[in-house]
Amino acid sequence: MSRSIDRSVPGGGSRIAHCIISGSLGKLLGYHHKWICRYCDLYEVLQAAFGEIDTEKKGTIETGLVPQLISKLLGDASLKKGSLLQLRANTKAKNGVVQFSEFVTIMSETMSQTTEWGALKTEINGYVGIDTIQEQIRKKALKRGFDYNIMVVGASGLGKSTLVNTLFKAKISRRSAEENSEELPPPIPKTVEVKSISHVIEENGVRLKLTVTDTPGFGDHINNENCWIPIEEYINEQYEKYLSEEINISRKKHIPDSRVHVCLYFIAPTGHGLKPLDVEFMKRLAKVVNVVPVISKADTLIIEERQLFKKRIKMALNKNTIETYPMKNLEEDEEDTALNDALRDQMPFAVVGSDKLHELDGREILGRLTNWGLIEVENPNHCEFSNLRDMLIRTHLQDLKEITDTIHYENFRYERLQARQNTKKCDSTTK
Ligand SMILES: Nc1nc2c(ncn2[C@@H]2O[C@H](COP(=O)(O)OP(=O)(O)OP(=O)(O)O)[C@@H](O)[C@H]2O)c(=O)[nH]1
Ligand SMILES: [Mg+2]
Repeated sequence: MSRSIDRSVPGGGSRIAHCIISGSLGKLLGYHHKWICRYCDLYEVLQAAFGEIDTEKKGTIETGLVPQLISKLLGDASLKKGSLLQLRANTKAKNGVVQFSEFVTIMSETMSQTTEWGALKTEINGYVGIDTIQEQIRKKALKRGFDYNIMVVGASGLGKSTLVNTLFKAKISRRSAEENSEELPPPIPKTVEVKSISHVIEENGVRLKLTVTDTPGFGDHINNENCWIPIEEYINEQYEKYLSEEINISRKKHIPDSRVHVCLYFIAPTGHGLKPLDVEFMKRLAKVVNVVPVISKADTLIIEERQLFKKRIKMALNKNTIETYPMKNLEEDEEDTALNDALRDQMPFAVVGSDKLHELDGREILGRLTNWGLIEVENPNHCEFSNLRDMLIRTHLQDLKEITDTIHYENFRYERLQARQNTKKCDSTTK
């Protein structure tokens, strides 16, 4: 049901800048139904769009054209709900046609149930303050801080623990406790179990609770079968924890997020290609988490070897249909696609890790000192560590979190809840 407001003085009284009001604001104003203000631009936009189809000025359009018209206004995504729109139009139609007032009601109902706004925009006559939303969100988010969870996976001794320290310029991975020699810094011990360490790091007032999950390197054993199981289990346990909080009757205001947002998969710099174990591992991981493959210890490869190795890895990933991050079919617009295409071109990043600082021209530089010179970790001419860090922190952190939430966790949630429902059904039929 719709209600048109016919005010005798246009713009008089409490003129409302936006047009379609439903729910709380409608109720606040005493209108319990969705309504459209006649003096707003949106009304004119709808009229113009309607008029484009109603060329003979009959005041009606065929019911079958309604979904198409709505998708023109709200964007193509709304067409996916074409049958719903059609149903809505059919209930309002008389003799197979829809009048303009009915079309307005259909639009109003559609807009109240969609998050796709297309190009719809109503001009406002003065400053309202919508542009402060961004600042409000920023303040709230700053107070709460951000969670970010990274996992490193790969064969033994590939520099996983070292790279974690390099990424955050901090001693995030544990160092051996027993060694305390003054001259030699204690080495990073061999990782023997899946272990998460959380740190709060702060930069310019922005706090990040970073959790790094270090995993034991595999490949040391003669039989490496099923070595992915503890890692898969860890990832699923985090989803399970989140789900049980989410479906709790009295749930927390902010659910602690320990879900793995990105998994760095370390490839040994052999130059040959992916090993069968790498293929099997990544195949499984890519189904449950964002996987970013990296070529470790890239200082052991010359430039030509590096390029050829990358090519081989990409071919193997393609051949085995392993979809690593960023996934092509999840991009939202052309800007995303262009940015990610450039990334995909450079990936897998060939990285060098070190948490040791060296002095060079009066500056302190992270690097690996060899007999023939210093390999600078953050120098793009030496390795692609900075590209990896830019992606993980400066450009794609939020996207990695969103994909974890909307794709990987959602899949897990769907399967779990579906399985629970099926067991309930089975139980009730056997009773
Ligand atoms: N040449 C070279 N050596 C590296 C690099 N990164 C780490 N290393 C060295 O490789 C050795 C193993 O490093 P870790 O970081 O402990 O490797 P890991 O993958 O965590 O090892 P596990 O915990 O046993 O699986 C150390 O001696 C590091 O100094 C690198 O980029 N290049
Ligand atoms: Mg380690």
